[in-house]
Amino acid sequence: MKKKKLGFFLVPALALMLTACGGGGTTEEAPEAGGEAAAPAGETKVIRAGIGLNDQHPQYLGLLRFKELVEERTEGAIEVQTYHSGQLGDDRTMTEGLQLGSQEVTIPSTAPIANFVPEYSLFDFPFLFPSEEVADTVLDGEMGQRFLDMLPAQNLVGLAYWENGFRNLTNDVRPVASAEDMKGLKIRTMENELHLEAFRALGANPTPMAFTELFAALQQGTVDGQENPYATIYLQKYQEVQDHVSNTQHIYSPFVFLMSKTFFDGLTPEQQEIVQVAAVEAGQYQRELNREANNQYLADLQEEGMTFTEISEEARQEMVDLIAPVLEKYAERIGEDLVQEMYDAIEAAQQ
Ligand code: TK8
Repeated sequence: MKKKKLGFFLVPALALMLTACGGGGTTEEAPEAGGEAAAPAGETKVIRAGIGLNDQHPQYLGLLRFKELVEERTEGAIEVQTYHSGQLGDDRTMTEGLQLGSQEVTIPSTAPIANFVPEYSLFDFPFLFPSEEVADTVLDGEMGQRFLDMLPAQNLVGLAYWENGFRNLTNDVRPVASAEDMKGLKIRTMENELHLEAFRALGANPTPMAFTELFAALQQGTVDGQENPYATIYLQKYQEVQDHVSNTQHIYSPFVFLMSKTFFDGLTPEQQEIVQVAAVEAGQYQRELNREANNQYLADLQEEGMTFTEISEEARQEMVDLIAPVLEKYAERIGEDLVQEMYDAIEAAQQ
């Protein structure tokens, strides 16, 4: 079946509007129509920041915090315009926008970033991070910095890790308690080869799709299921089109706060420091909100009629074993040394 592109009509219109604001994120006038005055001191730099999730999600609330911090600390010299729900495009399109200079900030999951920097697949090794706390230590430490350092070669700057969270499977066919129950289920995955191969190894029938197309695909039955953290499932209202949820917790999904390198390089050193610190501070706030949300919404999903199925330790171990050959293959591709260093960093973080 042909995939429907929901964002298709929206994107060109917005692109036009944005082009009219002046290229490279810099404008001498107020960026939006509506007769507002320009910022007081000369040239205002504009950050067009777009994300995939909607305006209820902690990702957007974190972005609003970033806006507040940056606008306050630069006294209006930098303006942050925020867009949610894929208004500026899907994760891949927005990241390309950063490379081209038609957008300044986006905050994708690590999985789509692997299409730009293949090493990023490592974050999406199933069952890699045992907890949010261990992920924080590794991502905010030396290992996380090493991955951020791979981004400038792609004309991207990574300012901080935010959190999407542990991913869980939902579907519309049957309760899933084990890999056996996934047999033949058409599962939407993010646009990432490792995700596809892992779900194939589990016996499912995965298909990659941009997040912006997902709700319609679930509604129309193009796919049977998908996987995302509870907060995303609930706030994007997948409970309206999905019957079953299981705590597969198969991947801890980080977000990466990305900025266009061209834009970052054009900031004064003080401004660079301000956006860097604001991305980290807003990220701490976002992680807190996100953890509360992920804890709260499983109960709400059940209240709204979804069945919940617990994955037993045995069933989870079986998934680990089924996926192991896929991970071996990717470890070779990414580089055995880097993979080993990641495992070591995770182990050290647990001490
Ligand atoms: C939002 C995406 C989303 C991700 C996905 O832009 O695509 O399933 O989990 O949250 O990054």
